[in-house]
Amino acid sequence: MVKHAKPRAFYDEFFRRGPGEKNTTYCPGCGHGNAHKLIAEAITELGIQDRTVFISPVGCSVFAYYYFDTGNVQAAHGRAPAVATGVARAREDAILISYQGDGDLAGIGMGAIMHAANRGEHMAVFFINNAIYGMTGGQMAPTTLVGQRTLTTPDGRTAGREGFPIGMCEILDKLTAPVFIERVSLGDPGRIIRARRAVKKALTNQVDRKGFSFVEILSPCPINWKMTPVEARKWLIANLEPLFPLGSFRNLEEPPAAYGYRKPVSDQELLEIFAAEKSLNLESRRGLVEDQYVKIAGFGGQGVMSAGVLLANCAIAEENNATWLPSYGPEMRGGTANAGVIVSRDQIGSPVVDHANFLIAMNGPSLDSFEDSVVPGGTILVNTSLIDRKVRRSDVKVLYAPLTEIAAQAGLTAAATVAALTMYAAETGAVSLDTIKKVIPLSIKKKSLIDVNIKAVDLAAEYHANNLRGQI
Ligand SMILES: Cc1ncc(C[n+]2csc(CCOP(=O)(O)OP(=O)(O)O)c2C)c(N)n1
Ligand code: SF4
Repeated sequence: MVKHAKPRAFYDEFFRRGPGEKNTTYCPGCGHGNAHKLIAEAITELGIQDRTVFISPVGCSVFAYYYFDTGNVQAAHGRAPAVATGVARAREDAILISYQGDGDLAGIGMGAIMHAANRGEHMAVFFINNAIYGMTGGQMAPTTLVGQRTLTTPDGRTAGREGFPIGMCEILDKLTAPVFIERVSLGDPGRIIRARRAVKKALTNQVDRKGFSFVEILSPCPINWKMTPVEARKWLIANLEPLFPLGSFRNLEEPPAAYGYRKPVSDQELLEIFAAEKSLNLESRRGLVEDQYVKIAGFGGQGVMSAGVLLANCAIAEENNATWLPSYGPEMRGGTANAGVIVSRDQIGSPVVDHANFLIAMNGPSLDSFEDSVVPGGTILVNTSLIDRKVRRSDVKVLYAPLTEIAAQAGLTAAATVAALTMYAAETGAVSLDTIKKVIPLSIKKKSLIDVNIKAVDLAAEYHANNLRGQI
């Protein structure tokens, strides 16, 4: 007797639709349901449910985490391979699935997939090619056929206007690192059985730690193709398959020779990294008086980002939590750049600093941009070496200091942001000057620059003590 049962890798109930529900959110006849089932069966058969991490994309399958009873992460549009890379590198035994639609993978995420494949990352990528943007209502996708009508090509895609459909298997097959590339179809039961084998092979490669496997699954989207489920399967066979030929593109026994084993950072190594910080004998400042929202802003090349990292490292070394979020202007040098740093005793939910309680303005455009966003009662430190105007606000404390000149006295104008950080620390007590001096040698790679930066700390602390203490 054949007993048909839902694979264990699926949840028993699909809560997305409510308690007790057993159906997915997909439209009748949608290929996502078939593809999910093939993957869930393979996970169950291979006994890898407990170590599988399913990365769901943006698109109709965004809610895959409601269906797969595995580890789950939902990634930003097109970034599933990048997220999978992170998990794969951190968890040596994890089985990584990057599940993506054609808009997600071949449109917005083209860069992410190419580089993950080229690095031979440990992951199985399932690429659901339905030749359209399903979730958003049927716009043209990179794989839309020439002549195919979509919401954004109402009279049919033309190669001259929108370019040709992109064959992902053909493109990836030009790279050295992938071990397995195959295109399959959900057009009829025979094809689904062949798709099943390819899905299982890609996951078996994961178990055997062979590297990057890619399965493109031609899949119907009856709703946006404006067909019945049966018509859609027929149309798929008649129209998609001639353009995207089925079959194996690559099936290597071993990863390419040049692709060496990549060892993830072990828990032990992480502990050692943290132990190194402890060996600095720093004073713990878990009793930090108030959470710090700091914005350090200037032009690119001024050391704004490194000062942010230095502050975050100092806070962590004193056993507080910290985040650092860089924001770059389009230019490498000379453009605007800013870093937001949050320091807290508690966990930090979002790293975004919209309203700083301490703004370090290293140049005029930074003061212009961020002066109004400082919270009332906050503080603005103005680099008077490069800013010749006064702060207009009357509800904030302002510290004026010639930061670039102080750094020049120390022997390095680029240390102006370290001077700024020193004044911030002296003013708020959020991190100690002692910590800054101890962490600088760990954060600066060029050893010849350590002494000048430490001198900048001393000169800035002296300036603060003599000129700014008590200033309103
Ligand atoms: C950064 C970003 N850009 C655009 C969107 C809108 N968006 C949501 S789903 C989608 C298309 C998904 O199409 P596809 O990857 O083919 O998956 P399908 O829905 O067909 O399964 C788009 C453009 C978004 N959510 N985020
Ligand atoms: S819109 Fe298309 S891809 Fe999305 S669930 Fe419906 S049939 Fe499937």
